Amino acid sequence: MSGIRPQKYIWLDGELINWDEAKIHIVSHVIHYGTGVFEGIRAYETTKGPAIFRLRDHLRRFFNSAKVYRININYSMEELIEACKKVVRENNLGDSYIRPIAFKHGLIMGLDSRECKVSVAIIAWPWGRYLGEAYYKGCRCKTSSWRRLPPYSVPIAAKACGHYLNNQLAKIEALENGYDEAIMLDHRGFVSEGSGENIFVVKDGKLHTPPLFASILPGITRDTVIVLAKDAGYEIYERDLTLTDLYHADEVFFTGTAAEITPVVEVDGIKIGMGKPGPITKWIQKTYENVVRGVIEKYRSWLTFV
Ligand code: PPE
Repeated sequence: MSGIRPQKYIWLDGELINWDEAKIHIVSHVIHYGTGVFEGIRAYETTKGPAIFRLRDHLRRFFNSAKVYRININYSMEELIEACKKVVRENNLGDSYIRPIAFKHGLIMGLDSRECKVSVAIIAWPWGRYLGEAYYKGCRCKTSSWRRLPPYSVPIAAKACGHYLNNQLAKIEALENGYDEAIMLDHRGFVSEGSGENIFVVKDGKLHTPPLFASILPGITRDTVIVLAKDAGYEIYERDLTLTDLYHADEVFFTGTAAEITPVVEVDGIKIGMGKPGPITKWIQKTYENVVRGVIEKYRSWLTFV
């Protein structure tokens, strides 16, 4: 479970307000129909103070998510960058998680949400290891009975509130069956992603990850890993993966802002490789940590100091 410790301020529609005052009415479209889009971003303590990782890329995805659902965000990229920095700064946060959300509300019911008001909020709080001890020991996963929403039913690349009902079914099923996380297949039966993470396979020293058309969220951590691995000389393939590709892999790992790099050591009761975090996974985990903390000069441009 991921309980949140309340902080001092939340940014709502251009202003910092007290945490307890950031409320919406029960007659809000987002509550009834899931009409909202959100982001998940991390800030990290560095030797030069807290820095937000790939902020601009997250906000670009935020605007894209909103676009298809006609959620008109009345702030510019630059305004939201400043707002995110402010929320971290004014709450005196170091290592933390930032959650921008744009949602529809107002006195409108029914599916035509075009006349709804749109509000934007930015919340930030310290969020530890998303998958707990699995960050170190590796994750035990179960293939979900629930398939990912197909890309022809919803704009799956949008990080939309309502989409996450699908992910919750998978997550809760996995936990109730004694596993740490779910692996979801796409509508065709190919591997898609975890309930809140993208997935990678290591086989014979090469990396493989499902393509964007396999109903995945276009993860920013996924992209980071692709860049880091390519720069280090690894071959990396975006291609359809079957469950057998997972079972036969040397290593499997998850990527995500919240999960960072989390090893997967078991899928459906089958041990992956040696059944413990593998060397390439560990190298990527360490390198990612160094990159987000600004230790590696080359990737410093991904950091926005608050
Ligand atoms: N797939 C899904 C379904 C997903 O939710 C995330 C992020 C990813 C892939 C990885 O995307 P990225 O963070 O850009 O590398 N999941 C968020 C947590 C969801 C939750 O609130 O729980 C996150 O990591 O912030």
